[in-house]
Amino acid sequence: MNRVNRLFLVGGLALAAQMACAQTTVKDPWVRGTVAQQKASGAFMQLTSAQGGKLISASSPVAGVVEIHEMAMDGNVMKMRAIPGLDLPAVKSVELKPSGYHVMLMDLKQQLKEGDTVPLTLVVEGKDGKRETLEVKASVKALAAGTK
Ligand SMILES: [Cu+2]
Repeated sequence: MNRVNRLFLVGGLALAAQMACAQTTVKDPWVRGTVAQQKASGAFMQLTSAQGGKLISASSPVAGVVEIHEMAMDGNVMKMRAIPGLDLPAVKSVELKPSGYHVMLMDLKQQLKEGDTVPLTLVVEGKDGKRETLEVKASVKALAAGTK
């Protein structure tokens, strides 16, 4: 989180520089809305890395725990499980969607209502080992959106 804090302190110029050399882009980020008392939800988006890399962590102020998940067959049952990272092949867009990879938001601190914006911080490690921090604003879509 140090890097993020520093970005905020240094302000607009540094942020602009960060954007200019960003090698990973995020398209259409959204979070599934929740009902009251619901403690978990998922964030979805399309990630494209220019040089190839790996999504290694995610965090959000609305969730106590954030993990990167995949859906996988366990016997005859489709289950989700945490993975240490999500590979992003160069140039190829990787889709995080309700039936596949997703950013899992757990221990939610508030209800997520349609129209709300959820800030997400994603960390992508490039092939060269350099880490890139992406600040994403995901919009909350109604519960039924993109049902499995
Ligand atoms: Cu999950």
